[in-house]
Amino acid sequence: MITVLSIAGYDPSGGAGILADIKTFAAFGCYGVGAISSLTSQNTVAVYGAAHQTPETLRSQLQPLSEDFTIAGVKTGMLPTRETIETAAEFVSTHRLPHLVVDPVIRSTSGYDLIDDVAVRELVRHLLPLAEVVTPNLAEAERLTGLVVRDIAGMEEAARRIVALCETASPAVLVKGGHLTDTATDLLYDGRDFYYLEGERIETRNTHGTGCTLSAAIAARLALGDELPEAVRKAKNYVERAIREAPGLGQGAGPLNHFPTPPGTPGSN
Ligand code: PXL
Repeated sequence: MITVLSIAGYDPSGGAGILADIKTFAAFGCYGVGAISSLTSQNTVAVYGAAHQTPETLRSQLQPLSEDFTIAGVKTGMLPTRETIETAAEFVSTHRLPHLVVDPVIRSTSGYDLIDDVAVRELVRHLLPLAEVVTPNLAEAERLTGLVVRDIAGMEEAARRIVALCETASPAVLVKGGHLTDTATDLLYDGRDFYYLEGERIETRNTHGTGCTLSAAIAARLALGDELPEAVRKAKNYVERAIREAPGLGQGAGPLNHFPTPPGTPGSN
């Protein structure tokens, strides 16, 4: 069994952050390990606060993992400060960890800012160049580029701009179009080609942690050996099934079912 690492925030309600990541890794048959960047207090309704880790406490979680496991893929989620971004970037580059997926978490679904402005600049400068793929939603693509992104053409421009922002090396960019009004198409740009990944718009309140889950699923698929477009397609299909089979918990944006019925099972759709 291969090991995949998540460096992300802790959401005690289990819908987002590191708990969602570990469940996702397990759903793909991977062994998940995790280091917490921030302890948030939240439920499905709102985020009430966050206690960020220091570089020392984050590093002290990461160091023993690198000494003991062969890490086959990495996903980063909420990295709220310049220091936590630097620590994660240093860890990934020092240990030459493969298949880094960066989810540039900037704001929670419920509208809580999870990262400050200095950290956004640090993310672009130090972490994105290490990534195989970065997975902004529309709001995150806007914050990273300063563009207004409303349609597919805007997503293409944002993806190009994000690649251009990374001076030392370029990640691929997956701009998630889930909040577009007319379609739910995601756009994957690998620096050369654009891939348009049609999605099914599912009308639901159960969307807590969809971004976390998608990026963790991509990291697992890449670690398992998929090429990027295939990894993204499989991850997207998994998230759609996880949304469709959401357990309907909580009063707000409910969590997904991280162990949905496998495709092709008789009686499933
Ligand atoms: O979905 C973004 C996100 C990521 N990570 C943590 C979160 C959230 C949103 O609430 O709490 C820990």
